[in-house]
Amino acid sequence: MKRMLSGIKPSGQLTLGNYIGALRNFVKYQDDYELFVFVANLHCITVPQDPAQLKKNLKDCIAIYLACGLDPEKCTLFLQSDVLEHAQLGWIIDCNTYLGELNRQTQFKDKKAKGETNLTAGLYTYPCLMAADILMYDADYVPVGADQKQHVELARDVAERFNNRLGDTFVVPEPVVAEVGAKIMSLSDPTKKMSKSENDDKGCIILLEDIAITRKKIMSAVTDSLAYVRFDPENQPGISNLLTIHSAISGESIDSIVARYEGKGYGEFKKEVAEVVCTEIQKLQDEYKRVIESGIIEKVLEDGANKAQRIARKKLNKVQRKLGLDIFRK
Ligand code: AQP
Repeated sequence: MKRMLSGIKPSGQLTLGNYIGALRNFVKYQDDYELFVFVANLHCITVPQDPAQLKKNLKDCIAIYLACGLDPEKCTLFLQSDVLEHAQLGWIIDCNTYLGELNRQTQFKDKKAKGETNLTAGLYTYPCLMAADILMYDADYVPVGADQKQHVELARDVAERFNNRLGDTFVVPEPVVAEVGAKIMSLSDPTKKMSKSENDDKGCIILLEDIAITRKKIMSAVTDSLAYVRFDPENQPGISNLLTIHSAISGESIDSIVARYEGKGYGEFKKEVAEVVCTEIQKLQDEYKRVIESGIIEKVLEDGANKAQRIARKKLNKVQRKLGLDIFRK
């Protein structure tokens, strides 16, 4: 069975973008791949976090994994910092990545371009930690949203370089980008990605928020004055985003939704999108509540960390041997 790995960074509360672009797909993959899904808590602290809020976000993240249907019997679920090897391999990857490669990574570039100050070294080098997360487990495939593809490409380059220099060590991973929903846009500015840490209250649907708020956000989503439902991301980014959201959740093709709305107004269309989204999120929230009440999270994380750590330890030993870091271990 091929191996697949992915993670989410709960630097805020998880969004509909995380759900459509990542979570839902993980659940499908668990039957066909040996799947590892982690809570990327070390990545969260690349920007300042309130400790109490972070703790809650981490617990919610793992509860949402379980609520979406990730089954600890079928996949390995763990908290990144429980497997200490991630940080150590991350450092090794840091030392095998060129500044030019990091300078091309868009997240740091974007934040810098926006004039944000006090950017941390961690934010600059986190793609190396992400490469370590991936290469540690010999992942064949890494499902990602469109904007994260670049990071998997960095992991590939580092793996190939290391393998060429020191012999076969890492599996070279492939990114997997979903056909529909790889980039869900903000409802208030559909030219921007829906992001959890953008302070975009109206544009971002939080998975655990009150359903009435979700409905209101969709009903007030920014559209255009053209007044026909059509998939045209360039000229009608708002309507196209709503079509993508609908189609990703309902499974109905965009063409078929468009055909049903021929000659009808945006109000009716938005109502249907809201219904599709709210029904799905309500199911998720009911399951989330059940997971929290069941008290299983601690045991799931303990088992997951034990399993992940066995693999990580072995890989790190191999890497350190290749680099000449160990004196007595053969
Ligand atoms: N809007 C989105 N559309 C599609 N996929 C998305 N993902 C996130 N937002 C969208 C996908 O979810 C997975 C986990 O992402 P992440 O939360 O770890 O990191 P991110 O992409 O940086 O998410 P945010 O919300 O934009 O975080 P901040 O604001 O903290 O930088 C990934 O596969 C991601 O593509």
